[in-house]
Amino acid sequence: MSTSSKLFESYKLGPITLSNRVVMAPLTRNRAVAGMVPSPLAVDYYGQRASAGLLITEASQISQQGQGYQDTPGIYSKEQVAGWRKVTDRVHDKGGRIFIQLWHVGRISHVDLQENKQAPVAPSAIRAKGKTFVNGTFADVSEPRALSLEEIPGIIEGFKRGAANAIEAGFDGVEIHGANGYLLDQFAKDGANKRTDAYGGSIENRARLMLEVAKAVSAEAGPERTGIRISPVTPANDISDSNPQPLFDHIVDHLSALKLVYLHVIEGATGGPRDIAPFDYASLRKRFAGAYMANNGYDLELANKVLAANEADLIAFGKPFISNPDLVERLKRGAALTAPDKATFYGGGARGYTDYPVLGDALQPAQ
Ligand code: 8OZ
Repeated sequence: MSTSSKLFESYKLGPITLSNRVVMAPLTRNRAVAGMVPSPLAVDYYGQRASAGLLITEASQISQQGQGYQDTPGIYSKEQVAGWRKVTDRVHDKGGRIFIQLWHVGRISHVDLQENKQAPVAPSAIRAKGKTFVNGTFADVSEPRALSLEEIPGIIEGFKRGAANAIEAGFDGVEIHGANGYLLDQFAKDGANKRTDAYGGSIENRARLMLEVAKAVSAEAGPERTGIRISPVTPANDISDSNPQPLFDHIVDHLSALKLVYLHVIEGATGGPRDIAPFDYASLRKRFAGAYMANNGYDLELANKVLAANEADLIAFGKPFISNPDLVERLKRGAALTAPDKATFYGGGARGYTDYPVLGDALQPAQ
């Protein structure tokens, strides 16, 4: 029944063609090896999932300062680029397409992850109520310090360098992480940004850093290879904004003018209720000229409905991809999905990472 659905039709995303409209959402898995190099296991992990129309990697920090959790991979050193090259080669060998997500966590970090145990950076010196995973356990995030105006060009430069490294590593493109209460979202939203300079106060000022990063990254990778992820109303990582609709209408108008290839929108609370707060996503869809990628809690039925109504072009699935490497085939056939094991989401080795079965295997749940 579902084999004729639009979800399984190919889609032209800038210069590349996706074999279907199923996207693997970015998923943090905390398995990087020494030097925050992607694990050799990541080559198998992403390769196993290459039948997705597009894979988006786990969030990958653009600098050590941008890291907020233990063992997340980076995209700032030669060794990291070499590690990612093995991933992109495997995915391409299998006919897949892959973007890397470029990340700076801002205040969602811990001094033990920072150079010389310095304070993490943020728009303002306001500590988030939240935890990070560090030293093998969950710990409160550290008190941040406000970035000086003079440091901001360095942040933009870091994203630009990340984009250049990503292209060198063979990625088809990059996704800017503008969501989930990390640095760019912290600047955009007035719950975290109390600055009084050109990066604080008005909507235009708070949106400035995200838009400057988008401009710099798209100048490096090409706008046709640059996407961005936003989460207008998520409460993730203690983020909030008093009036998100005009803020994100403004941001998306400007992202559209930059001709970014896609807008990836987490609708509602990340990994939680879709209806947590009123928000007009159709307004973003209308304002953005490129592809609209919808995310959060989608199943086959909702994906079909939204695609048929032309409310989105691409649908990103997160958790189902952890435990179903052949998710596309299973959705096509209406086959049952394997449930993911939460205990192996973050950290560890092959178990719960590269050992989930595909249809036709002797079906054994990963434990
Ligand atoms: C789960 C655990 C740690 C980080 C996000 C990068 O929410 C993340 C993340 C998710 O965007």
